[in-house]
Amino acid sequence: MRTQVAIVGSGPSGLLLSQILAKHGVESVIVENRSKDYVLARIRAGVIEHGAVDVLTQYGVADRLHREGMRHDGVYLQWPGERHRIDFVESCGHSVWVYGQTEITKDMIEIREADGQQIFWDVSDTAIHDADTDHPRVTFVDADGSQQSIEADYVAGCDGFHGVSRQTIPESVRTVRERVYPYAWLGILAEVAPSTDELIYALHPDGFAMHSMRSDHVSRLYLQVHPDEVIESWSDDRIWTALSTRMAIDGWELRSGPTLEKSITPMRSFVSAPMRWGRLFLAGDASHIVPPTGAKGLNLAIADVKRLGTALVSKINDGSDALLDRYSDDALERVWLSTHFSWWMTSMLHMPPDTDPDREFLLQMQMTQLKYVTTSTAAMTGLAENYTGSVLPYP
Ligand code: FAS
Ligand code: PHB
Repeated sequence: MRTQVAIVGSGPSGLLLSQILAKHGVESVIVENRSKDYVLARIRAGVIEHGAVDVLTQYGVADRLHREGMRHDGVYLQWPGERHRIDFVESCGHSVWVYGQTEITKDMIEIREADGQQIFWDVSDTAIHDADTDHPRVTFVDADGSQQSIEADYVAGCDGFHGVSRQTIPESVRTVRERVYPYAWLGILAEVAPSTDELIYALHPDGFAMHSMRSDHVSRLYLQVHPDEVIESWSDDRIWTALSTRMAIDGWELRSGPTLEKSITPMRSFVSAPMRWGRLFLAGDASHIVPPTGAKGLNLAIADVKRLGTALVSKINDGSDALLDRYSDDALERVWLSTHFSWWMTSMLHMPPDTDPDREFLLQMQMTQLKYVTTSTAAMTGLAENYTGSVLPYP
């Protein structure tokens, strides 16, 4: 078969790219190696920057977000005995929205399928060929076991960290910069009303804890665990006790409830450059991973795809190479800013491992940083403009 853009991956990046292209009359085909049910059941990000909301709104996939999403004008930072609010609107004039990535993906799948988008679910053996020529191809085995081939003008690698797209770029061309953190996040989704109106990020001697939410009756919470922890070691009681201890503050109580899902996610900063090789373009987690402390992963993916979609439309519809030629460098500017902020938030709020010889020094630096960022207007503004995605204009 033939199409204008072959998209590998049907997560937020691939789905939004197909929507952007379709809105400009550009045809695409998506191949996805998981089932639709598996993709729909994924529980991941929860905070959406105002710029990302604007992109989703512009391309007609934010109706339910506007109905059910929660606008948050600030966030709480906490350490034992003190909880301080950072006011985003007062500091930088912008807010964020809390609306699960799971819901965004569900909304986009419904809209794309209603629009007649061809999505091959449950494929295997995906491979990208001749990306450095004028006739790239994507081959795969479809759900029925038949070998398929897509001839395309361009290929978008939207297949996440474990996908094949990044590996298609020769190692001699790729530069990878990475940090693997000495801790992980244990996350739960719980059927219980949030115990807070805005997110709480807490540093505690037992480790980091965070209170987020999905609705007025579903909460999303995280706690720092050792990277080798297994979820089987964490009963609901043990999780709720740890969360309550780490976020304890006078006059406040954490409500607990039945968990709907729990999992452990490793934490890394990872950037692979360039984000282009010939007619193959990477977007989202296929090119970069951030620790979720800065709530940047999904937002970076949306920014990449807005930029890539605009550039592909400009080339395909108007014959202009300019935006495609700039894609990787321009996208990486936002990637590095978000990578820095995510590393900074993570380093400030997580307990260094007991084995770290600099542990006491690092902890003092973290406490100093927390006190500074909750008292200095300039420091609060820096956190607010990074957290809301307001430092750089959206593409
Ligand atoms: P995705 O990984 O979402 O999607 C890639 C798609 O490609 C997947 O559907 C995959 O099945 C498919 N694929 C992979 N290999 C393929 C192949 N060979 N052929 C075809 N298809 C293939 N971000 C936040 O902001 N906050 C969070 O709290 C947060 N929590 C996270 C928790 C976990 C466990 C993970 C893994 C990520 C989390 N993230 C979080 C980051 C996450 O939200 C990503 O940034 C976001 O999913 C990026 O979207 P995509 O680039 O579409 O990649
Ligand atoms: C979430 O709601 O899942 C969430 C929110 C903020 C983060 C990470 C995750 O920094």
